Amino acid sequence: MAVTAKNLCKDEFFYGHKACAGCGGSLAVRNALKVLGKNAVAVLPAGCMSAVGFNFPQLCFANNAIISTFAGTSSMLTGIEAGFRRRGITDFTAVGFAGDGGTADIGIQALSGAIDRNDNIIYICYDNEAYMNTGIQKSGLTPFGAKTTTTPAGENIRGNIRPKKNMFEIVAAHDISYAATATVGYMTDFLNKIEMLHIPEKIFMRLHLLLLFLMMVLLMRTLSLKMRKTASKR
Ligand SMILES: Cc1ncc(C[n+]2csc(CCOP(=O)(O)OP(=O)(O)O)c2C)c(N)n1
Ligand code: SF4
Ligand SMILES: [Mg+2]
Repeated sequence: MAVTAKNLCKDEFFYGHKACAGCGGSLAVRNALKVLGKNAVAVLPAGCMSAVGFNFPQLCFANNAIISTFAGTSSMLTGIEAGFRRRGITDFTAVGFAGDGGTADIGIQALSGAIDRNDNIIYICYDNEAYMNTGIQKSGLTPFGAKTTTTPAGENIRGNIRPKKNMFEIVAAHDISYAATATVGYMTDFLNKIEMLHIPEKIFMRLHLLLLFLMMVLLMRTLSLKMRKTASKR
């Protein structure tokens, strides 16, 4: 059944956090967890969502959640999934929420490995197009021409001189079973693309968050399949 505002889970799993007003990333985390449910085990590397969600003693997750190393989101997801499986626990979802820097730059190696192993994990990258938590430095997903602290725009330099990495194509090139894009600007579409991650054939999502400014988010899942096929939704 399609997920709508009417049948969306009323429980909150990410609340009381310190995100900026109107933060698209927090909206993505909050609503993704509503779809994935209380048995989701969230992994968050360094970045805005961990910074705003883990403010001891105000931990803002109602489900299990843990901070990983900046580069190690996927590795930790792999370990969590393997650990649960070893203990015979199947009713859970290992889900990562990483930024664009944590995904397209520092976390890309671990991510590539997890996809290569076809691990049964969900990886969500919220792409706000820069290293925001440390003051807006350019990441591999910062768009061409964007002004950041490391790509200043002025008379001599016109902002970022490099194009945005095509993270979707990078993931799809792994022959991953499912890849898609979405945005919290179209919440029903977003919710249902998360819902599809519960279905084994669905594996990778990339989300665009369109708020006051363009924020992108990447989601991904890897899972062993009898038949592997690439089904891309953009
Ligand atoms: C190995 C390592 N290098 C640098 C940092 C500092 N650091 C913390 S958060 C962050 C920015 C993360 O950017 P992104 O992944 O895009 O997430 P966002 O902050 O935009 O949500 C950086 C550079 C760190 N924690 N660990
Ligand atoms: S800087 Fe951006 S991603 Fe970080 S909390 Fe604020 S709105 Fe959210
Ligand atoms: Mg970012």
